[in-house]
Amino acid sequence: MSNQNDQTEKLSDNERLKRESNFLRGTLSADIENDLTGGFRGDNFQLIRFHGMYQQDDRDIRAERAKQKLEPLHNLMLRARLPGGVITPAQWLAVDEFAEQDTIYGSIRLTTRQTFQYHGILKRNIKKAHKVLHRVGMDSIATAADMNRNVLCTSNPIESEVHQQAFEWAKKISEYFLPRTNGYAEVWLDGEKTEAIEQEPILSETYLPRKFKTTVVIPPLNDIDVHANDLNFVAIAEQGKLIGFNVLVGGGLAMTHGDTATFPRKADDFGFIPVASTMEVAEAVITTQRDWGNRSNRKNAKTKYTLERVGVETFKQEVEKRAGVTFAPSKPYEFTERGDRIGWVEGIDGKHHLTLFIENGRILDFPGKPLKTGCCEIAKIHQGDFRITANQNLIVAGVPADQKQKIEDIARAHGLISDELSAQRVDSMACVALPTCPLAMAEAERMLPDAVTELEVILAKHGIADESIIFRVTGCPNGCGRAMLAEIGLVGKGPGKYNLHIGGNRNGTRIPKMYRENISDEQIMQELDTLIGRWAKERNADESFGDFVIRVGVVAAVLDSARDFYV
Ligand code: SRM
Ligand code: SF4
Repeated sequence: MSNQNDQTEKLSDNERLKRESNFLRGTLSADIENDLTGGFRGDNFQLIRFHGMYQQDDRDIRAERAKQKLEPLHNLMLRARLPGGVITPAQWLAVDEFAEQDTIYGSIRLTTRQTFQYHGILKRNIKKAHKVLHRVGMDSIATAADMNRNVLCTSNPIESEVHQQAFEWAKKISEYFLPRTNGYAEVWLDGEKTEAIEQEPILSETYLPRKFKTTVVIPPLNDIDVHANDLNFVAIAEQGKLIGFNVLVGGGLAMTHGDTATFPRKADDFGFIPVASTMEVAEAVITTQRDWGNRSNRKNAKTKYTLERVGVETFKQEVEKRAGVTFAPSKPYEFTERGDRIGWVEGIDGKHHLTLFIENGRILDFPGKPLKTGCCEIAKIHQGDFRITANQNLIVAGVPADQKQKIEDIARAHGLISDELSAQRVDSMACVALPTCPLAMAEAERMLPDAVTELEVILAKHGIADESIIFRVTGCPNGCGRAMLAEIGLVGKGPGKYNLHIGGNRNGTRIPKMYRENISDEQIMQELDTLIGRWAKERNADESFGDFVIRVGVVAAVLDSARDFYV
């Protein structure tokens, strides 16, 4: 088979849709004005995704509305573009005000890709949402659909200088690979209609075959989970200065139940490049995937499947040819941790950074815990910026010493700091799932807090209450909560039912294997009680849960998931 996308196979309907969209405009402007339905029709349902929105409805009330012969309560989820998760206090206040006044749920939801989502915007308010973001220098372009998504960057600015450079690269990459069409401005910001014939020199008029995800990471912290991403730049620094990147290509976590042609996969190491070659290499990887990715079968369209089909070496050589570079052997580096450092740390520039733990990334005024008000109160006096982490937490970054106490007092008063927070809760994460996600098969965000409490009880019962296991839940096999890089990962199978995976590691470089299929919450906790009991008694010094279950043979290690994930 040719490396190029085989044009003899029937292209997926999304390819037609993109080609016919007039550079992502479709008939969106007319549809916004149509108040007969709260939703978008035909191709527009998909096209809004290229502009960072998804049409949703509240699944908790779907059946009841159908009984009353009402259409689902259509509304929009909007995902902002925020390279490296950096957001200023002024931006935060504008974001907060819109959530409060113009969304059904009133929340700001921090995501696993360092940005935030609004849930529940009615169609009549959607232009206002874009205008608010635009006014404060933000947008939602390319945060969904077949685009280079929000570019991640290690969050904590503790290594101030390297972090600043890495962040600049994340921003530059995000901006360079944005679509060039003026469609976003025309449709959502009432921008002037352009008469010029448009072109998409990098992405092409049919954009990418599938979503594409990029990161810039600073070892030893793998907080952004490189192996979930198509393209990763691992920062290599010498004497505190960035000298280049090791490039990792082809990670991704999604699969489909019952389809063994789909699987989570780690990224491959292509080698080292000097800083000056970064954009050329990024462009070469993206355009190779653009040209070689499968445009017929969307389930096999991501870079990870292109690499499996054409071979890693062939893909790498094509990147070298297109970029005009030769990869040098990778420079040594190690990932030693992944979670966020909750609490205060001091950066090498003497500034202080406070990481707030936000359970499930959901910022709302809960009874007795007014998190949303607390964040606003901090934003009103904060002189630095905020950073959203890829673990759905929030960093108040760049605080001068004399502001520390004031900010901590506000955070404590609003339930943003708790001395009772366990290591297990910090190491746990879930995707959104019900009620807003149309693809959810089981609960995730709403079941996580109680599941963690049960795990805490199990750990305490076995005398290891202060220890933790990386525990993640996703409501379906798409893997948004990155359960496929956890030591214990639950993957939704049906209401109250999950596949239980174990054997990932703490630094996020091993995919966990399925241990039990389609079991209930109660059965999961029984299984974990037994396994954690064994771990507490039989482990070697400093041996993590994920390493233990592999060493004693409870599951085999996944080494090459295309070949051993399902066997
Ligand atoms: Fe995701 C689709 C939420 C990170 C893999 N994801 C969705 C949708 C939009 C459902 C849909 O298509 O209608 C979910 C919206 C739920 C809701 O109500 O908000 C959704 N994904 C999320 C978020 C909000 C989860 C969270 O709790 O934070 C994350 C938003 C990230 C962002 O800001 O851009 C999110 N999604 C991820 C990740 C993790 C990551 O990137 O680090 C993955 C796995 C990594 C990967 O891509 O392999 C992920 N989401 C998917 C997939 C499967 C893609 C595939 O390769 O097949 C889908 C479905 C699809 O694209 O067809 C999906
Ligand atoms: Fe929805 Fe599935 Fe993603 Fe969870 S993993 S947010 S259920 S698509």
